[in-house]
Amino acid sequence: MADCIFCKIAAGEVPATVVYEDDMVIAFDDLSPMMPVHTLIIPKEHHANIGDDVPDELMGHLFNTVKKVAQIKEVSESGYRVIVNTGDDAQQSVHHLHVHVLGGAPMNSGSPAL
Ligand code: DGP
Repeated sequence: MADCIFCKIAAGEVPATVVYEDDMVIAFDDLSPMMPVHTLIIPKEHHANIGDDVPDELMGHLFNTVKKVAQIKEVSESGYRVIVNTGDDAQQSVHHLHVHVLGGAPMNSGSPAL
């Protein structure tokens, strides 16, 4: 998608702080972090959201990458929150499937749910 900011990050056309990358996914720190750890994981292939027709292998790989990112960001033991905003009511602002991984401090009911 020519006008998709996350496609441009995946292609290396827009800079990002990359946390993890392989042939199917890339993880990078959120531009506007809501927590000390706030990393996004995206498939390199463009899919608008989790309701899109995402191949099982890619969807599985995307979510298996969460624990790798948690290890790299050193929140595996302390805990973390995983959020996937989908569509307008969830206020999804970037229409390229992405998984938020949030952590690095205790969360409660008042913590950002994004
Ligand atoms: P969502 O509301 O779930 O669509 O969250 C999109 C997130 O993407 C939001 O937390 C900010 C982040 N974001 C938007 N543009 C960029 C960008 O160019 N670079 C990075 N690193 N993050 C971005």
